[in-house]
Amino acid sequence: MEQPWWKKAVVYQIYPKSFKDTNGDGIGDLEGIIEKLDYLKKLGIDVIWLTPVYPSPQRDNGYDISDYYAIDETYGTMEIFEQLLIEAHARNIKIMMDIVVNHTSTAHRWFIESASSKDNPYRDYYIWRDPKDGKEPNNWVSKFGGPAWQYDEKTGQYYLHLFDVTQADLNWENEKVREAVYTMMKFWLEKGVDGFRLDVINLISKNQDFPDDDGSVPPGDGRKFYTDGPRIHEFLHEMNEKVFSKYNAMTVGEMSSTTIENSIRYTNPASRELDMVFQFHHLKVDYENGDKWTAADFDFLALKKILSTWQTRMHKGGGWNALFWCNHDQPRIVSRYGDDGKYRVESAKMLATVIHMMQGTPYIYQGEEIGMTNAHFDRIEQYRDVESLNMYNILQSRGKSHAEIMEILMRKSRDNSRTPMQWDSTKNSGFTEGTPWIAVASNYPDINVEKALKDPNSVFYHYQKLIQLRKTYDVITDGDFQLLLPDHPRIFAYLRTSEDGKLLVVNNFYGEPVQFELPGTLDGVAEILISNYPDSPLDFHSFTLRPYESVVYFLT
Ligand code: TEU
Ligand code: CA
Repeated sequence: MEQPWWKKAVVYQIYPKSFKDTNGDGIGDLEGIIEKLDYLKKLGIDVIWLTPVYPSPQRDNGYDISDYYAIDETYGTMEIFEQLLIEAHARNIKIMMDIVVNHTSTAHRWFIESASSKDNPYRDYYIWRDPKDGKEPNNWVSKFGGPAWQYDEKTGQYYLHLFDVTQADLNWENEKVREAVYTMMKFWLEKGVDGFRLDVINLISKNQDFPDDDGSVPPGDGRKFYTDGPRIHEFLHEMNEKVFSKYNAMTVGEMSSTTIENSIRYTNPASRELDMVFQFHHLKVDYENGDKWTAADFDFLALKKILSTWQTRMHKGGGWNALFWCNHDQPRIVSRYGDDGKYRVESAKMLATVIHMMQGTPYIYQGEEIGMTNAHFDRIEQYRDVESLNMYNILQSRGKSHAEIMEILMRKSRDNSRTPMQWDSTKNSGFTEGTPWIAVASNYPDINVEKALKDPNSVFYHYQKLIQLRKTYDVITDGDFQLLLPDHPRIFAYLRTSEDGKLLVVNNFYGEPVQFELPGTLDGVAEILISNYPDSPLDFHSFTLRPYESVVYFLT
């Protein structure tokens, strides 16, 4: 059977707000994306995932949508969006829209109607419940802190919001809601978009008893009653049947706290639900007891175990992974699991290789391809994210000092990845001629696209090569996965095997030299496909890896 095209594709995520501003208002826009398409073509990506550009009060940077059928005027117009589609397609680049249908903004017309009275026809579009003993209907906690319910004086009931108080959860039990969503998705597909990234899509089906969380399973915030919820597979299958299958759309589901079993089912073609999933377990190895808001170091052995388990089990179960280190919700990977100082270039390349040689569809988040780092903000006034600002207050009320909180935010804030794209060394990194909506990271004179393009050894060309390798070597797409040296505290090594040959991928995850000894035997003629040092040894059986050294051998 012919493989779906997206199995060899690489996706590039654009956060428009921080990508490129063309009219000097300090906010990136669609014209800015059009301007940079040739740059993306040079990198070699196949698809752009555009985070939300719909009209929105921007409480959560567009994940609070107030109109699904238009473009926010800050970003442009529908005509410019259509122009972007034409220009991207002319370069053989596809466009995926970000679809947020777990919730809408409370400024959405549906919610305004819904909140207006208990017998409004839209009342049942959202999740309204009576108070319990004069308080919230249950003890679920919002992902951004505080209770997940908001009381409405006018109608005397609470509405559910798993995220910000201005992001009200839609009621997916209501068939009218589902039909309205499918109609909206078809509108964008008719316009010519090529697929969707579906925001927190595994949270849409809630346990209709809305039970209290007894805290027996951490973090005890209620998620066990709506994560991969009771009717989730039914809803996704319906969505596929009514929408995706009719347009051959590419789909990736953002799956919050999901399991492998569910992810296999979401993505195995036989279930006809989604093409691939984002899971986040490998990005929680620097949490402490499930708590993101700590300054803990990452657990390397756990990281290897999680990634290899997802590789082997999704492969065996016929599912498909989306591969990624970075997105607009995650700190920059080079600052997180690498070294953003002395070995920034080596470690950024090593991390890229680790992910790109795995099975799945890789996603690159803007700036990752030049090794952009965390923001290193040291004043609370520099932060913009609603989650960071809420957490500042919550952590303070838990007794943490200002200095401790700033240290945690410096590591964990989502704003670390939301600073403007670093294009060149002119003022504001070439992002805007006005005042950027969020400060540019101060290292932009050293780390920027212009410099990267001039340096043949830059992180950029490493990503470019990884993308080309995926197109050339079938083993990257098809091979099975075997983790080597699972208990080695410094080396991440694995073997990919298919009929076409074997890939041996050896990485030093740390800044000191370490001895690699190949376990067992491996025969064949070796060729080095990519490395982050100019002179890695051809003999892979036993050698010393230098700081963050990363080598990929192809054996036939
Ligand atoms: O994120 C879902 C989500 O739960 C997280 O990644 C979240 O940001 C993190 O757990 C907080 O610690 C998606 C979007 O990617 C994110 O930007 C939105 O804020 C969120 O949904 C709500 O739409
Ligand atoms: Ca602008």
